[in-house]
Amino acid sequence: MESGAIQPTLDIDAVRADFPILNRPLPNGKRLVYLDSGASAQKPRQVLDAVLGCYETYYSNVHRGKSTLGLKVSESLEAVREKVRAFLNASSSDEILFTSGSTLALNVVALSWGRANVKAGDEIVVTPMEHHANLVPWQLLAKEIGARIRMLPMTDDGRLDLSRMDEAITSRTKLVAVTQLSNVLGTINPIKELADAAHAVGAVIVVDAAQSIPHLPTDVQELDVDFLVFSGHKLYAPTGIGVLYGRREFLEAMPPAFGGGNMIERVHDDHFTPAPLPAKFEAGTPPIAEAIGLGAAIDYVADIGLGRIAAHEHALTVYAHEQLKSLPGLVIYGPSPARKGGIISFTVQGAAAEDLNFLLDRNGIAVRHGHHCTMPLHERLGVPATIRASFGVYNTKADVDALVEGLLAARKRLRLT
Ligand code: 7TS
Repeated sequence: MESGAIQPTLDIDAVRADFPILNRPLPNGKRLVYLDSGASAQKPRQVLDAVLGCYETYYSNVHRGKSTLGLKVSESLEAVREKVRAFLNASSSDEILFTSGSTLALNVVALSWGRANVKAGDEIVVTPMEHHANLVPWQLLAKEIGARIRMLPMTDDGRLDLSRMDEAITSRTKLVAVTQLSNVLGTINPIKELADAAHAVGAVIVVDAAQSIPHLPTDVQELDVDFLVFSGHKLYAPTGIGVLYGRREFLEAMPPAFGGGNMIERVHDDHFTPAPLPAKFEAGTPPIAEAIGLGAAIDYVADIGLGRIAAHEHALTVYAHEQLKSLPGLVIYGPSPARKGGIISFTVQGAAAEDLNFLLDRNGIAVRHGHHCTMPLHERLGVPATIRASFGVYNTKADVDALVEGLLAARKRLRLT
């Protein structure tokens, strides 16, 4: 991403007007300064209307029978699948599976592809910056199978050390599981290079796009990835809906991860034949209205333009780095703004992250503190907890200024000199 001024073409007032929650005071009367989109993004009116519109005008269950509503809602759900296909540039909508989120999607790959393909002695390569959702499912699989987890080396400023990639990715590697954008460091990882390295040793690559999807255009064919997951709720869509992209040849060969309605073609007393893709991996009633909301969210970001959103957030990240660096005792973790997305994790010497979070929250400033589900990373950083500010399309320089003022006020309150 290029550094530079916020593009005038992003009409920030119009964007902010789309998000009802940003335009009402908090219960304590303060203005909400929402700097926690990395945990979950707020929802624009367009998404809320789409969800409500589904429930109010055409809601029914999907893929069951031929009622007027059933057909309409099934068509609408399949239209969202096609929208996701286009958003990721997948070659077929059969490669787009609806799940409840990134976590479930990663577990599906581990349970289904992993159990069928990983053998005792094989290695699963991850990075030290993975969210637990892209680490624990592989640990469960490794334990069950007798496989081994290996970590890619990382530089001191929180980037993968590509010069040492072949220390970890070897002929024993079966799978490389990597995040596209770290939820703590903001690091943007070189997915294409990692995909090439994985494929060169006959391994597959699974990409956790939970953090990158709202910020970076994602083309699964250009990146040449085998699996990619994301959660709707970080992309301004409702909770409970997520996506697993899988290369068709893998999905065709994999057994279903879960059994139940919709995922079968025929069921007999003691066996079944699975349904064709994508139903094979969608047991049970899917999150229907949530998926409709995801479709509206994709339209929303596409209308603004992901490139424009990325440029806006990048300018904010540069500005926030400049402002925060001037605060005494403040340490920012991760690479320079030129190499990262809109996530800034930091500590303040002499102040517990929890206390800072509490004091900021009292002033209406929503950030997150803790290990952010990345305990191995925090062990490497040598701190038990960080404070994280993460940006969305609706954030402004005024939000950054409020964070800085909030931190200065917290310093005073904590009597830090
Ligand atoms: N992967 C990454 C990189 C994430 O940041 C998260 C959630 C997940 C996977 C899991 O997503 P879920 O929707 O299935 O829960 N990250 C965060 C976070 O950083 N703060 O709260 C949730």
